[in-house]
Amino acid sequence: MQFQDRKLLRIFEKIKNNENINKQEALHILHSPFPLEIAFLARFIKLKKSQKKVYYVINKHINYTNICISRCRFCAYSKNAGDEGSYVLRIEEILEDIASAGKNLKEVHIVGGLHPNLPFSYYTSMLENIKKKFSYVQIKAFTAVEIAHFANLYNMTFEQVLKDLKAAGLDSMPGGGAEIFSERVKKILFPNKIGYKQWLEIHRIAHGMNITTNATMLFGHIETEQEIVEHLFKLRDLQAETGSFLCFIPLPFHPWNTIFEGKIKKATALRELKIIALSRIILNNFPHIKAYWIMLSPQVSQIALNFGADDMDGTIHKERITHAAGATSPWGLEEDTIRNLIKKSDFVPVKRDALYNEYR
Ligand code: V47
Ligand code: SF4
Repeated sequence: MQFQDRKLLRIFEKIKNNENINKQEALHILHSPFPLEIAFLARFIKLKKSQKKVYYVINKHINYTNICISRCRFCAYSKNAGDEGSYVLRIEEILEDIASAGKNLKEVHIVGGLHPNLPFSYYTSMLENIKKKFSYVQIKAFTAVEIAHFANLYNMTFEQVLKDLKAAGLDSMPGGGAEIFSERVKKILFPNKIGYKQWLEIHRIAHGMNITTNATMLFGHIETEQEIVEHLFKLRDLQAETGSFLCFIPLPFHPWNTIFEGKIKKATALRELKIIALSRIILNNFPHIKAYWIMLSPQVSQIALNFGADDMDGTIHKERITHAAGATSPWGLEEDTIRNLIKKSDFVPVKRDALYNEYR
């Protein structure tokens, strides 16, 4: 690669020597007008880590309730109890839904709103029943925000909550609820939710209990470039301490049906690809970067594979949170469609489970 951006060439030297880039260099990447050179850097790291493999999973999303006491201003999915359209799934409904996915299912991704008064036994018996009936399925469930909510509501420590959920069948935790690690943005967009210190603390505790987790970042709203870089550096620091993050997922904000509709435009594809690449470059200690096709679209996710992503999430059927906020992507994808998206980008599709064990 002939670099036109000399600073990117210097960053490439660091990458080849396995050195971390600093915050100034990270900001330079965001400002550089040479996206293909940035893609080259991210792709270099991706190829070193996972060669030409791109992972996907046969999975299912379960959103057990949309009733939430947090009511984040960017969320089009949540409702107050009693609102039209508010719901809580019965455990039998959840089990029927999982049964309908068939025996190829490898992962269930379970998250929901912060419900004010469901008993803790609702969550533990949900996990126990899933494990009992579907021993072939791994459970990736409950964000740090839900763990903090349970601790608060049932007067338990974070450790107790995680211990009971693990005993009931929790295999790993998703990366949601991180939003952007900024007290400034929290005050404006999600004042009722835990801040980044608690989010990081809960993931640190989970890692100490051998529960692997993911991490996310919501971008494309009112955050600054500096805040994006801070977010990624805080994650890199925690990973350097624990090593138990599996995957990072950048999430572009969808403004539709929120108070920001008409005021904020969704990030452009180029911006999304730059954030994917920046994540791959900064988070050189994360094994995987996910191109979440529900939010990026299948088309942009496919290009993201050349901007450092090595994971396409999965079949999903049926996603609710982003579709409430106007996502135009399909509700789910067939396995063959995902494999073809990967193959047509000249990568090799690899089926995985929630813990990245590989399957033929
Ligand atoms: O935490 C909410 C975000 C997250 C909007 O760990 C929105 O494998 C965009 O975390 N526009 C949930 N985003 C999704 C999530 C996730 C998804 C896929 C895989 C994994 C994983 C995690 O969605 C929330 C919040 O940050 N969100 N509203 C919106 N209007
Ligand atoms: Fe509740 Fe999560 Fe929506 Fe915030 S993003 S209002 S915590 S469901």
